[in-house]
Amino acid sequence: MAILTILTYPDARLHKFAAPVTEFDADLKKLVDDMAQTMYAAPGVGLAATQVDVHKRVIVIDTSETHDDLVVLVNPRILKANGRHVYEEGCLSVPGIYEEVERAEHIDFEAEDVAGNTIRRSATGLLAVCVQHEMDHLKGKVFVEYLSRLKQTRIRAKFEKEARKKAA
Ligand code: GNR
Ligand code: NI
Repeated sequence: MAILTILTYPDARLHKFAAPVTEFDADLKKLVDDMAQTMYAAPGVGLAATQVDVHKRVIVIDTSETHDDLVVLVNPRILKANGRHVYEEGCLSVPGIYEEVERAEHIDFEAEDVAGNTIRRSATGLLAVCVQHEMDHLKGKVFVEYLSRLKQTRIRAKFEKEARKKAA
C-alpha cells in the first residue's frame, strides 16, 4: 500500500472529467487500497480518484467514527435525490476552508464494488453529503465552485500565494 499525493486547489487537474472503470482487475484493487490508506492518513471521510490525479470513476468513503466501514464506489450513479440540506463542508484538496453547501438531503445510489458487483444503497446525513461531494470531484467540480464569486476569488488568491511561497 502507498500514500498518494493529494492535488491542491487551484490545480487544473482537479477539473478533469473521470472515465468509467471497465476492468475490475488487480490495478483497480491496488488503486482502491492506496486511496483508502491515503484517506485514512489524511485524515478524511472521503476521497475521489481525481484528487490523486487518477481520472477514473472511483471513490472511497468512511464516515464511521471507528474508521472500519469503508465504502468503495466504482462508476457511481444517483438514482433518486430528495429534499435539500445545508452542511458545512471541507475538502482535502482545499485544506483549511470550511463553507456551507446545499445539496440533496436523501439519495438513492448505485455503484459497482471493487469486484464489479453492483451495490444499491440509500443515504442521508454526512454519507449523502459525501457521496455527492465525491461524485462532483469525478466530473471536475470542487465544492468551492458552489460559493460566491467573491469567496472563490479570495480562496484562489490564498492558495496561489501559498503555492508561490512554497516554490520560492
Ligand atoms: O474529509 C472530508 N470531509 C468532509 C466534510 C464535509 C463534507 C465533505 C467532506 S469530504 C472531505 C474529504 C474530501 O475532500 N473528499 O473529496
Ligand atoms: Ni473533496
